[in-house]
Amino acid sequence: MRLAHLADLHLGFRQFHRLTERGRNQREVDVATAFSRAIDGVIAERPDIMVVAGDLFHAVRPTNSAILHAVREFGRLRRALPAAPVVVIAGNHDTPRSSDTISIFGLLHEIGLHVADTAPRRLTFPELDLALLAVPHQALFEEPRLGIEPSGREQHQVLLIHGETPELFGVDRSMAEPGGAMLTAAELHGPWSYVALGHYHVQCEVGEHQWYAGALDYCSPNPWGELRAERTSKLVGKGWLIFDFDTRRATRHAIEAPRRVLDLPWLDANEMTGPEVDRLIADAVANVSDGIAGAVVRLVVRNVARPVARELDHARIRAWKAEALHFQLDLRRPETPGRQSASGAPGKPETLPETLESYLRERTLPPGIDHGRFVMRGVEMLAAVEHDALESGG
Ligand SMILES: [Mn+2]
Repeated sequence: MRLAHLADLHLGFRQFHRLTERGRNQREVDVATAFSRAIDGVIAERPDIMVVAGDLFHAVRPTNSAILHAVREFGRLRRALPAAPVVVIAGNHDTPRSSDTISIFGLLHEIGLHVADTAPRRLTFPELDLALLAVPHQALFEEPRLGIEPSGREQHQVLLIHGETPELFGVDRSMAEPGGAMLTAAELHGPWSYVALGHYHVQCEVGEHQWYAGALDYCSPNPWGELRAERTSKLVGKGWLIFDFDTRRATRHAIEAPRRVLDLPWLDANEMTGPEVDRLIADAVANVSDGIAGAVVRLVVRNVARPVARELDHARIRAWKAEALHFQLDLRRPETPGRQSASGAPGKPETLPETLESYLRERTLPPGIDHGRFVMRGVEMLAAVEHDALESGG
């Protein structure tokens, strides 16, 4: 008995302004391609069941192209593996925040998928001797919290859930996805045969038989952090998982990346003149194997004083920007003491949630207020505002 586990597909994700020849956002097409490749892989592996652990869509109101692609690919899967049930839960990205917004997941139900978009569902598949508790994002915010534990006589007990596991991130929360529910150790440590997690975009095992499948492309607010985390755990690229209930092992299935996303080695321009920095950057770009054409690239250069930055060969930098899909030349000013971020790490915070988080961390609070919870609440509220803006089409 084998289960395919995918998560965080983020269909409809758009980024940068580059369009395909047919006028579609290139990154949206990349994300769609990644999903098609994963479905190819699932069909080839012929699992007995497939689950998607939330954030199927990037937004509550996905683009028509995203909806069409999802319906086509799930249809292709269902025709190839008609006996394999497909179970999908909503994550924080595809959960409406107001009750008058009806979830698009109803459409997936119509095409024969098992869907949990608001309330938890306990599904049983007698032919597989398997029971599955599907817990969508919204169900984790009901008071009192629902009991998350196995039940029934089925031999295989699966938990399908979207959120952040305890201690996934240490003190440094720069990799944390904002807006997710916090899961407890007790919920995860029930005697589950397998816990299929979504929310964190880097594939990893967080406990025995508890896995994040990870996203299929770099579509979180912090792709550079994803790359760093993948390097640390020696992961190459993105993929999905197969869990085998007989051997009790999860196997990674990498997909061929639709697009190269590269964080070039950081450079240090300390004491250099403009032409020297130009040469340093040109060498770094020339050293990229297969070149930067079509890639999403970041190059961080530290200790570039303002006058040196002005002197750089900007025509050449524009040419690189045109060649790559996205070339982010991140010139950082020399550090001035006392302006370091709260974590003590050098460099400026990269995203708005990070900026907010370091600001909130440094606030003095009245006694009795839990600083960690205060910071997390602020970051969650920011995520909620951004989420609402997306939902209203803003
Ligand atoms: Mn996600």
